[in-house]
Amino acid sequence: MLERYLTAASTYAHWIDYQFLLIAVLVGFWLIVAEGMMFWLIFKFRARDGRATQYITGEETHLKRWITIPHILVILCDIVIIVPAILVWYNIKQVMPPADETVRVIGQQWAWSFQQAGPDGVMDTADDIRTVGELHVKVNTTYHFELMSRDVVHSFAVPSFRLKQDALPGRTISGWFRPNRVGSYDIQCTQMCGIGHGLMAGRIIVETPQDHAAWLLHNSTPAVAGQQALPSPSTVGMDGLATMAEVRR
Ligand SMILES: [Cu+2]
Repeated sequence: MLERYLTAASTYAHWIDYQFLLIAVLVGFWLIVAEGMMFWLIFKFRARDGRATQYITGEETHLKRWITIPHILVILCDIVIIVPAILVWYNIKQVMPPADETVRVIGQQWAWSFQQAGPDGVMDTADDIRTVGELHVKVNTTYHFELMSRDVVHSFAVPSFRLKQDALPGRTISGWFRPNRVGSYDIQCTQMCGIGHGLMAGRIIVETPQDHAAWLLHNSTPAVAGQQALPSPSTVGMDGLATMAEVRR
């Protein structure tokens, strides 16, 4: 249902959407019942000439039922919400499916930078690709991410994946996603991280295997050096990133 308003581009996006819908329907139902009852009572017992005000303590059993029965029903609704919520949390945050690829995601004031293996498929080798503000991934591929921060607390968020994870300085936090729809999607920082927080946006580009292989080949360090070509604006090293941050300050 939410997909009509926000694209769902990862395998677990619909689990989150279902959870939101369940909460909205149950809470919405009780909101309408409670507000309807309140306004009906206000109207029914409004001030009228010649009618004395009743003093009701609510201690009688037939009056207490107005509290206890809805109370039990609301607790049952809580259980209906909590059980799938625990399952969704467990399947997204506690369990990591085997990785096809791994990417490193680094937050700093005020940009996201990424590191991923080049055509050799091995991280931390000479052909690694480092990008700023732009992450290229392959569709229908399970990615593990290693999330870190260079300075303050940031939060790596890809709304179309329904993915959000805080990045803490001094820690490497692991997570996963599996994009299942080709396209270009927003990356945001969703943790207030300083005056440039609102500018800390990026893009995640989900490509077909052919397009991704071509991109890897074109942007891996030896290929770029071999062609004597300048890196694209989004493809700079860590030194470049630090320089950019300096300039922004
Ligand atoms: Cu931020």
